[in-house]
Amino acid sequence: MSVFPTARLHDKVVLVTGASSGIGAAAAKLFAQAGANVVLAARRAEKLADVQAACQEANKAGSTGHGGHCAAVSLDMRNTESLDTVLQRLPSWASTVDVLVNNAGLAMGTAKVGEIRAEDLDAMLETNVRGLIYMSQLFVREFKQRNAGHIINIGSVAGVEPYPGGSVYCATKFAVRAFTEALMKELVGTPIRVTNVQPGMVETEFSLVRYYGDKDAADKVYHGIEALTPHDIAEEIVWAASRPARVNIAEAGPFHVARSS
Ligand code: NDP
Ligand code: 8X3
Repeated sequence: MSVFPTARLHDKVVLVTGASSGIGAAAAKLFAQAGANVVLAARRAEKLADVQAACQEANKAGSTGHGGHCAAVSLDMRNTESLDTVLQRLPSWASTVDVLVNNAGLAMGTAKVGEIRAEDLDAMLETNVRGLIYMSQLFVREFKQRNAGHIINIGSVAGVEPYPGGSVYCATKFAVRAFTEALMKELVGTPIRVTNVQPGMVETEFSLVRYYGDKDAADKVYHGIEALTPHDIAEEIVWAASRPARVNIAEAGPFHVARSS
């Protein structure tokens, strides 16, 4: 048997938030390659269309003969109406979601406490915490009715090791860890699985967003290190989702950058 059997994902439906970029896009492609059907959710429609095409290619390249459905849905994690209507807006083949990857998230700025912009505080709390909890609630209700399902939340090493200039972002990822662990404990004894994947530094649009579009500042973050890649984390996500039904991976990571470049 392969060490990384993905046959368990064949024809499953996986919804990935924050699928327009970085870790979410990489995870969606790997799920598609493994023979799953994927729903891509985020705000930027053009980016989602590119990832959708890449997922279709990945599914063909995987040659499993399974999956192949891929759709994009508009989702704003900060907008209650957008969250409330997401289930109704899924295509018919995705009416039963098997795996939710709660990946959408961001850091805004590196300001110290006392200097943090109110709008950055709101963006991080509403996206990383409120939105993730809201999505989890929607899908836990569904999963409880079906007695099946898997929620994979994307935490961070920042949810384990807080650092100066990251107070709010780290606090949101500590919240993700606490929420995910409590939810997992609530669901012990059921077939519903809950996982917290906690990446270290991954080269994505994350730093570009954090530094308000300043590419030089974003690039400096990755100078002198060989950052993790989105695909590295996608492998952890797909690995957790493809364990036998009796196995619940509670936490994957935290992952640290292993070497300097
Ligand atoms: P990216 O910036 O590349 O991707 C972030 C994704 O989140 C985008 O698809 C973006 O889509 C989406 N997103 C942001 N805000 C919203 C919103 N309001 N509604 C819907 N979608 C939203 O960063 P990463 O891939 O690195 O980040 C993915 C996750 O991984 C985040 O939760 C991040 O905290 C976490 N993480 C990242 C690490 C890193 O070093 N990169 C390390 C540890 C964890 P759009 O803008 O189109 O809406
Ligand atoms: C992102 C990782 O270390 O930049 O969650 O906060 S870090």
